[in-house]
Amino acid sequence: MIRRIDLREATPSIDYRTSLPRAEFDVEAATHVVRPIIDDVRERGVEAVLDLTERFDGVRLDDVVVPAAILEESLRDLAPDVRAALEESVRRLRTTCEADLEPDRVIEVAPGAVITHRRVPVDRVGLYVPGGVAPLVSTVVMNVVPAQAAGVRSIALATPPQRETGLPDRTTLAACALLGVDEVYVAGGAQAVAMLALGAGPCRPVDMVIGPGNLYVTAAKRLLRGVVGIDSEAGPSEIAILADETADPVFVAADLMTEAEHGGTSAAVLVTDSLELADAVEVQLDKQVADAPHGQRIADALGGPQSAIVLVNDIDQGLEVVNAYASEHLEIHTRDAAAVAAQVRNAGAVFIGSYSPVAVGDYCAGSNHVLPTGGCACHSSGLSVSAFLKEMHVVDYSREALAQVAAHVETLARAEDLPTHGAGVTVRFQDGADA
Ligand code: HSO
Repeated sequence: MIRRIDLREATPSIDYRTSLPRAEFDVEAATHVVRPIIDDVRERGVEAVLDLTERFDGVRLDDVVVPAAILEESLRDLAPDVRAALEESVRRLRTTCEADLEPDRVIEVAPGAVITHRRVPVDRVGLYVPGGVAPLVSTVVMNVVPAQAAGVRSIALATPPQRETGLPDRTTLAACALLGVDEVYVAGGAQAVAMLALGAGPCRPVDMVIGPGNLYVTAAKRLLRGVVGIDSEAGPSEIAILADETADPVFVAADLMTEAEHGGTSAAVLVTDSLELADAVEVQLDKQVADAPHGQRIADALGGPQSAIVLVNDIDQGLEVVNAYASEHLEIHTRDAAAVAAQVRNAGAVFIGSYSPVAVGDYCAGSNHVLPTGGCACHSSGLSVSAFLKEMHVVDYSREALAQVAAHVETLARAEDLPTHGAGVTVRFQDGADA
């Protein structure tokens, strides 16, 4: 079901990034499909959104707004165990987000010359929550909580309709109500991203669009980046596990399957120096996939070219492989797992030992599940409050402090042949200028 890649004989000069392929996710190709959709929303506004909803979601709506009464009703009808789980998820994530908030930094670079790094929240954020294979209610929590903690004043959320009701998934709506998000639109796909970014009908344009989605949603975010800020481009889910012979094959198989459950393009990669573990995990995968309710899509993901059991000589080589792969999620099931985890440089999130499974990170760990995919963990971070904070530099110099540096400013202005820049300082110290 899952292929093997044997790197035990690899030459030292090998580039491990090319030994582990990723699933096809051609965002650039999708931009050709998405560009006319964005243009349509730009030109015809909400009418275009309603027409595109009919075309892609199969329902004709009169309005894109989800009424407040529906949001309240969805929360009232929410099963108590789901509500309790969502509340705990919110509580834990809020705790880490609030701990992340830092006061402004005030730096005196010379006497009377003060620079303040002020962190200012983005004013208005648009969150896209997909319907797709599964209603990602936890995605509401993972995006809204850090935005609120950062101080974002206005959050608009868009999520697609269900064909039968013309309304979004009820649990998603309940999560919105629970978090106090009251501006919710029923719209999906690229047209929803365009509506948030450009504004349409009742939806005012946002400053930043966040949230996961399929290829077309991602292509829309790529095309609209610059008009708005975006969080990241979310690709198919990934898990890598670095394990030695001390790992429990039952747990390892279960965790490979966790992310594979998102669909056939998800990646599940086990990197191990133990042939016995590799064999035992394969046996477990056969057994557990057969029992899994979504066994087919899990099997598709495990059988795809993006998933593999990778054999290495030792954990040091394994670390080189996982650092090159830069997985969205990385679990460490080895002796001294914390020490091994400390050597990880590239991963969206790292899960240490047998009792930190990726599943707790997806829902309730207190960490964020919006993480860089497709190898982007080598340069990007998961979502956190800082994604919603702009750092504004505030310059506050006294007359004396400016006098001290005036000659340098004038010299550099002359060196660039921008004398008027220099004059902006000189004018303040000429005879007759206010002292
Ligand atoms: N694993 C997904 C997030 C998620 N999992 C939502 C379950 N629900 C991407 O990291």
